[in-house]
Amino acid sequence: MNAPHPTALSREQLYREMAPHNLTPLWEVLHALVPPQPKTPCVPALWKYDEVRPFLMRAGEAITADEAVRRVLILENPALRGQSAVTQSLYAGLQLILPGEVAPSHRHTQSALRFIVEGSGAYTAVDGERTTMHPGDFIITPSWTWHDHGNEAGGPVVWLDGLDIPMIRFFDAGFAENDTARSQAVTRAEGTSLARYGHNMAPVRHDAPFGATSPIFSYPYERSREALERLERDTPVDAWDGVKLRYLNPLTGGSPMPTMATFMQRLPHGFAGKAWRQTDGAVYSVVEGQGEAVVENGDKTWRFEFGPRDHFVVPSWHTARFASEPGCVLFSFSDRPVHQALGIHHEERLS
Ligand code: GTQ
Repeated sequence: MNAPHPTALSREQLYREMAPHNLTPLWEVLHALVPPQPKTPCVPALWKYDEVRPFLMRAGEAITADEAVRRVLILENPALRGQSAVTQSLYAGLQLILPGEVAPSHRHTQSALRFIVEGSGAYTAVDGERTTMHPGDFIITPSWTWHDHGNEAGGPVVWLDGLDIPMIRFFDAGFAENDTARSQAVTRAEGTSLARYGHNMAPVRHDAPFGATSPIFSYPYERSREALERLERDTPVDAWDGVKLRYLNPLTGGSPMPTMATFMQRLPHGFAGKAWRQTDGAVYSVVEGQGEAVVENGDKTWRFEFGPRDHFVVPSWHTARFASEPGCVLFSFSDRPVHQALGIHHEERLS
């Protein structure tokens, strides 16, 4: 072996001597700090509902919703174990609430979305209004609003929780508090928010009750599905996305929450989509049907066969394409609004 070059030796000495002063040379890390293209530590992953559900039901025996406050199994990115994160910026989990249970009222800075996976008849209450859950419904808990969940139906109810927890942690900007009441008082009839804001109309003197978050906090599946079906029948299908719609804050035209965008898409029968990649990593919840997601990064390939209630994550700048023989419906969410606000959103559609 050659002797180390004298310059290298003096550099090592320089680094060693500056270290106690909390100084470090940029030139040793510059390439990693400012990569030529996004290089996420996250990996693609699939959670089959058949495998997850027994653990959820066992959790239902191991702890009450009251005791747990939120009885959730976190979907952790395999490359980020221990960090409660599905991507660097997003959190995902599956929450279970059994008949007769209440998840007590609290509020926090973090925004949350619920996407109903199994069971009907549980409710979420937000700011004095309850909304009943049905599979495929997309429900919002705006930042800093009181919310509690309850199940007055006959069977277990499971939903996907999507939160911006890692983002709020990154900014060290999280506050939380518990309510004095277990269940908040109901002050408005169910459906009031949807009647006020969900028909391409808005009250004349009632703007933005939740600030930057949509005033509609429940988007029923019935309506999203009907729109997708009509578009599949009457319009050309996109070669990358099938038929894909984004959920709106009707007061702004932007995403329903400032930190998270949500989407619902239909891949028609026999769909074999083209590949794309984008900087916003996304979490998918399969609503109906079957399909395949092929995700590639460098020389690695992941192939996910998915069916109803399965979940998977496509990380930032991974190439993905979807196919479906019988046709399927996919819900997804990502941190796209933040990329857009920062002017750094990037997307490529490959042919
Ligand atoms: O339902 O309020 O999955 O506060 C994680 C944190 C759910 C909730 C989660 C939460 C909630």
